Amino acid sequence: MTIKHAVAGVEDYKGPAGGWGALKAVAKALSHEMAVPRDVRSLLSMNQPTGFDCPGCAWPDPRHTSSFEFCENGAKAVAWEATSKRTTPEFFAAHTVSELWNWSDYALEGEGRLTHPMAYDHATDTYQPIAWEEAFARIGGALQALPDPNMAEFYTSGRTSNEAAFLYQLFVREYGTNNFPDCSNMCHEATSVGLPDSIGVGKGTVTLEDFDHADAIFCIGHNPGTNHPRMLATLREASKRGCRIVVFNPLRERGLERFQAPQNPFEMVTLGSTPIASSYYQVGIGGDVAVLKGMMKALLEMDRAEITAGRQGILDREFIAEHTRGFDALVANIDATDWKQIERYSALPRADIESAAKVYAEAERVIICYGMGITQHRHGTSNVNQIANLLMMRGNIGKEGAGICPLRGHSNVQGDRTVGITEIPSKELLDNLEATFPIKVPRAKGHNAVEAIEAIVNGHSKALICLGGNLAVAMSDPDVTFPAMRQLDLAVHIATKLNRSHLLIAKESIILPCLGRTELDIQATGRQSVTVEDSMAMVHASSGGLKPASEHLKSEPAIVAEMALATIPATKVNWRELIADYGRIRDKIEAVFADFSDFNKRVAEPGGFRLSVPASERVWKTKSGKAEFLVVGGLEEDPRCEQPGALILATVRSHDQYNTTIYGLDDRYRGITGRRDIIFMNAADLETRGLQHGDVVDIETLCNEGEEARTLSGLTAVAFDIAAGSVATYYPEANSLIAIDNYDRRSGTPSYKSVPVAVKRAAPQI
Ligand SMILES: Nc1nc2c(c(=O)[nH]1)N[C@H]1C(S)=C(S)[C@@H](COP(=O)(O)OP(=O)(O)OC[C@H]3O[C@@H](n4cnc5c(=O)[nH]c(N)nc54)[C@H](O)[C@@H]3O)O[C@H]1N2
Ligand SMILES: Nc1nc2c(c(=O)[nH]1)N[C@H]1C(S)=C(S)[C@@H](COP(=O)(O)OP(=O)(O)OC[C@H]3O[C@@H](n4cnc5c(=O)[nH]c(N)nc54)[C@H](O)[C@@H]3O)O[C@H]1N2
Ligand SMILES: [Mo]
Repeated sequence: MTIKHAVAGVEDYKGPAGGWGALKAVAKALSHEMAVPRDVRSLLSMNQPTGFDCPGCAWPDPRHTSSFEFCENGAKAVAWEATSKRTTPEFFAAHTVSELWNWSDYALEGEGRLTHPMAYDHATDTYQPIAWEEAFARIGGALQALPDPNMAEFYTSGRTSNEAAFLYQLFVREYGTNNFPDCSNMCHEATSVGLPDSIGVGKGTVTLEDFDHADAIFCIGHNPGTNHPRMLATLREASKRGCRIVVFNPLRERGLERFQAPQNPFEMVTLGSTPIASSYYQVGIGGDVAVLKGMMKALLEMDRAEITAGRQGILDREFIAEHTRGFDALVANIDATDWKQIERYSALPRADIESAAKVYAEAERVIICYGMGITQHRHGTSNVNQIANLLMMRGNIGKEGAGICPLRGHSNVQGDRTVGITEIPSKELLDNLEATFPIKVPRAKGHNAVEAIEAIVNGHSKALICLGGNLAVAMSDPDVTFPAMRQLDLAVHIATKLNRSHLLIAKESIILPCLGRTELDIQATGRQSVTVEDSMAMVHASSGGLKPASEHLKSEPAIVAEMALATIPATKVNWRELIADYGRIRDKIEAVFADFSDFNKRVAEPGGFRLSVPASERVWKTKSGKAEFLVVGGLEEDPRCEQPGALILATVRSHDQYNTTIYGLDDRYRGITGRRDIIFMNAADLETRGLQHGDVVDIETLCNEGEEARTLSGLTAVAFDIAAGSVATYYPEANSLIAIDNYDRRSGTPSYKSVPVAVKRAAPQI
């Protein structure tokens, strides 16, 4: 047994998720960021029918919400945006880019909101203020100068509204390329690619109301206590009414175990809390294909036993016959899969998988939720197909209380896709664009995020425009990505805060500061609102009320329109008219996408409206017109590393971060305070390496196909309740361990959750 002794900043967390700790953290974030108490009131209009959409996550709000809906991490996201701190021209004048490069990501964004458009000056190594017109002229000039529009990359991060994203794809396609790398390529692309093959639509099939009717909810590879905190209220309600909640996660995540609802006075005063998971299985990292196949195998065995005993089987044979194809091939594949191998790859005993299958079989209605623990693997897309297979075996798609629920990341990442941000546009989309606007659009496939970086690396692409985000830091392999970005002719960042991507200086580097969700957006016809789509295909309006952080900010739609005017002098689109009234942009969205009929009218309803998800109605938009059981070969999500001592590393988010934005250095529910230089390890794995809780270690990559080992040094090993053989550390610090070509071949999603590594006592510092 490893004895746990005191390690600075590391302590067991025994409380529930939520509760007073959450309220304390909110108070701290607000007092730190907001000088004006009046701004705190902005929180009260978050996720209300007439307020703004929370920029924190894509979990939906209860329909016709009238109660106060907010959460700790939503409050942090708002405080971070509505901060009273400013990154001014004086700040840039006082700090060279070389100096800022040595600042932490936390410190860079911590300076507060950007206030002026800035352009990099090579002579002084500083960003200098630039007039908006001049900035647009330079961007337009540089884009026009490229011999081929396909030499430019247009990145989108998922906070961008439907209106801004729609105009952006229109601009870029009129300019002449489908190069749309976007944050979804690093996130739920496995869903966008895998689900259409299975059920004919790349979106989840459930609504929030379905959670009130489910008999069992499976949570696979996501951490809602931190990343979708409002989901805990839904899980709490489900748990209270006796719904079974089954978790598969290598780490014991506090939010999936116990929750104290900050909105429930009784739980708060009595320090009571509600258990969440009824069973918690610590699957090994990369073991989900094995678990899912194991559950299907157990179901088939149960079904055969029932039939042999003369009873009805447990499969939904009617659904399978009427709605699906490929079941026999799936059965043959599962029958040929051996329990020993399933146990080996999942790191779980057969009995555990059988118990989970029993819960699944006993439930009339089942929802399976999943996140990055499923998608960010070499075979992430196959993982998604397996989840669909399992649900389809008992008809758990397209009925009340049942379905598939991918937990989207950014608050509008799903909407951006819906309105045309995609490197593989359908013929229908392109035809409709040409029918709606007098323009010709390119037909060739464009670049996803990994392909965009590769094109920049090999010198093919020379310009990068980023509508939000922090692409260089979010992407794997900074050793490749950073130098490549420095070879660009043009880098443009439309942003709210300064980040490291902005410091990777190109020949011409420009930062354009934009309004955030919380702020008033006034255009020629008056106050504007935008729209967003949540994880459950609900579209609703978002309208900020705060005074903008600076009088020099422009809205994202306005910036896109001005870039278009400067880049395409003979443009056939009336950009100024569209910008004057965002309702006109929505009319155009409606003209291009049939699903948005009566857009302006329907989005004015409190709570908005739901886009059609045909699979929810058991309409299958696959080639065959049926839902497809898809056979997934083998049990490996990721190539195995058989080297002795190999562990598998996943990179995860702490409780105090939003992707590359680090709000603070605590990870409260995992017991970490004031630091991020941590690797979570199983006590037995520490012991076999002669290591102790608190030892400083180095991580070295293994089995990386002919390449030299990559090393990340000086992490403190923490004995944690994590599956043996699995280790975890924080994103983005560990991105240097992930090779750029280590990604899912079907979806292009980097394998952020599966790096074979060795962990060794740190080499002595010389
Ligand atoms: N506060 C806050 N909210 C956020 C974000 C944020 O950074 N901060 N990010 C937003 C974005 S863009 C996204 S995509 C979502 C991300 O939300 P999540 O999907 O919850 O993201 P991760 O933190 O990456 O955590 C994934 C979970 O998967 C588990 N895991 C790792 N490997 C495996 C595996 O092989 N199998 C299984 N079954 N589990 C595994 C980890 O232990 C962890 O609990 O959250 C969104 N919301
Ligand atoms: N190792 C590892 N890497 C990962 C992941 C992982 O789990 N592990 N997760 C991946 C995932 S799921 C994702 S989604 C990506 C995230 O990748 P990105 O979406 O590119 O990154 P963010 O950190 O969300 O972007 C933060 C920046 O967005 C800007 N910003 C914030 N709000 C706004 C706004 O309203 N408008 C504009 N224009 N800009 C704004 C700010 O300048 C801020 O610095 O990272 C991926 N990378
Ligand atoms: Mo994400």
